[in-house]
Formats: sequence, C-alpha cells, structure tokens
Amino acid sequence: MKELATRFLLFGAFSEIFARDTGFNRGFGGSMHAFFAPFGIYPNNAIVGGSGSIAPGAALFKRVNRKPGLIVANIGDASFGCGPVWEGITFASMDQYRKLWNKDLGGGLPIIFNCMNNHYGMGGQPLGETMGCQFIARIGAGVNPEQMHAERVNGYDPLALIDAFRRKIQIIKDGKGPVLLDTITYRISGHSPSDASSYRSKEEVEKWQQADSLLTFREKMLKAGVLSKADLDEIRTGIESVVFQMFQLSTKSEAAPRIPADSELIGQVMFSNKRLEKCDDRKPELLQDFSRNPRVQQIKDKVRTPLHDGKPVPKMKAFNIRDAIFEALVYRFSIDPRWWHSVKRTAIGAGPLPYTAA
Ligand SMILES: Cc1ncc(C[n+]2csc(CCOP(=O)(O)OP(=O)(O)O)c2C)c(N)n1
Ligand SMILES: [Mg+2]
Repeated sequence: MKELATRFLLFGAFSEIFARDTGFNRGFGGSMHAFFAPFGIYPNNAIVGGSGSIAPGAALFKRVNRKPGLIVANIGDASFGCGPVWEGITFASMDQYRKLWNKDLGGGLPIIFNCMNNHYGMGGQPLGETMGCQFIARIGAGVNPEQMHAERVNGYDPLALIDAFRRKIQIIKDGKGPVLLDTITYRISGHSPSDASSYRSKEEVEKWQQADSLLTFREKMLKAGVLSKADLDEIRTGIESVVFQMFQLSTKSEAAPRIPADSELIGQVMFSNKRLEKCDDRKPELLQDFSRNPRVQQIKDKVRTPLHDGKPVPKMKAFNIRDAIFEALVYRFSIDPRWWHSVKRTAIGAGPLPYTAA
C-alpha cells in the first residue's frame, strides 16, 4: 500500500507538471498551482507570499469548526518581504483567539509558518540585501509576547527538524500558536534554467553541496551503525528508480492523456450544477435567530425590483446590493454550521484590559 501511495503521489504530481488529464488538477494547475486536497495539500502559489495569507484562513477554518490537526505554511525566505505574509502573521496572532473567544474553541490559530530559508529570492538575498532583520526567526519578536515561539532549525539535519516539529506541534495543541520556524537550507540550483548564479561564488555553492544532508546524514547513519552501506544504497536506488519510472509514465499519452480540447472541465470545476444547502449536519451555533436579526427585519420589506408601479423606487426603499450581500451571508450562517457566526466573545471593555498590571 505504501508503495502504491508513493507511486500515486509521484504520478499525480508529474502528470500535473506535464499538463496531463491524470494530474492532480487534471493538468490545469501546472507546477505553479499543484494541489491535492485529499492529502491536505493546499494550492501552491505563483504569487510570492500568496500562501502567507491563505494558510491562516485554513487554520481559522479548523479552529472555528473544531477540526483536528494543524496547518503548515511552507514559505520562502524572500516572501517575508511581502505584504500578504505580514498580514497573514498578524491575522494568525490576533489576541482575540485566546483572550476573547470561547475557550472550548482551543486558543491561538493552529498554524506553523515554516520558512524554507534557502538564502535567496530570485537573485536577491533577504539577509544582507533585501531585508534588515538578519534572522527570519527574529520577526517573531515584533508579533506577540511569545515571539511566535520562533526558532532557527538546521534544515540539513532531519532529526533536528523532526525534534523541532514535535515540540512545535505540542505548542499548537496547547492552543498557543502561531509558530514561526526559520528552517535553514540552501538553494543549490539557480532560481530558473536561465539563472547563471552570477550573484554568488562557486565556492559558496560547493561548500553547501559538501554539507548536503543527502551525503552528511547518510554518513551520520553509517557512523552510528543505524544502517549499512548496502541498506543506504538500496534505499537510494529504489527512490531514484520509482521517481524515474513515474516521470517516464507521466509523459506517455497512453497512460497520461491530455485533456481533450472540447473538455467541459473548467465549467465542471467551477460549478457543481447542483444545489447544496449545507456542508455539515451539525446545528449552526447562532447567537441570534436569522429572522430576529434587527437588520434582516429592517430590510425585509424593502422593494426588490428597480421599478414599482412603473416608477423608480426611492433609494431609501430599494433593496440595494449591500442589503442583498448581507441577507445572503446571514442566511447562509443560519443554515450551514461551517459558516462562522457563532463565536461568543467577551465584550471589549467588560473586563480588565489584557495587558494591565492587574
Ligand atoms: C509577488 C511576486 N513578486 C515577484 C515574483 C517573482 N518571483 C518568483 S519566485 C521569486 C523568489 C522567491 O523567493 P523565496 O520566497 O525565498 O522562495 P524560494 O524560491 O527561494 O523557495 C520571485 C521574486 C512573484 N512570483 N510574485
Ligand atoms: Mg528563498
């Protein structure tokens, strides 16, 4: 089963890159937007930093719907110079999750911002060139008193990474998220095929290549007697072989056909062509009944056509676009429990301010 799952993942990913019908997104996403929700993989994003503000939304969804698990936002070091990442971090660390929301929702957002710190953007270097913080981990200090539990981790050491994730997952479980990890790694190849790496020296790349964990971790395991050379060689050949096989298969039209030109795929993906009242059978947790909502009552009798008795409806009596959006949203909240309208929070001002000495 594990081998089948590995092949499935590789074949789906390669097929997607080669624009095949067998790709995870039937070839429409490509390498830039590959995603596979059943495996919990959210869309990759062509906008640098784009996922920095999508991921907290996914974490918020988990929190308000009491779903287990957590979100890991894998983002680049250069993306920390981008607005969506800062907005996402600010949104994820709002005081209200822990100080005002009902406790049973579980506290801070369950999210780890995992910075894959490979030292480069396209050709620019965040450290020493395009940013001033020197350490991405330092960013946590400006966000909240816990400094986002920020930590620099040696991304070239799998055991250090496992250890860091274990500890951070516990922090998330305790409702003390968000977390920031500054995972140190290196980009050995250029940003793209046309990148001649003119902004860095050959020696620099060579030094990182020598420290590459594929080599050094292998050595570590040999020295510690965990695995023999033969075991390690077998693992390596096995991986290379399955990756190559799936790569080859995904370029063959018989196994991985392209989507026919007359495909209705986009329409099918965009519209389900059926009515879905709610996505979950739980009872919506409402503070107030839909029909008792004062604004619903206020707009109930407004005129819903542009003309009445052949005359334009006065502005104050016309059901306008703002009313329509409000009514549709509130109605949805009232029938679908996944729509969040239910978080009871302490009114601001009703208790001591969060940071007073008391
Ligand atoms: C908003 C935006 N600006 C610029 C680009 C062009 N661009 C593509 S990748 C990249 C560098 C990203 O660096 P980093 O976030 O460190 O990720 P890495 O590729 O190193 O993993 C840039 C600037 C883009 N795709 N989106
Ligand atoms: Mg980078």
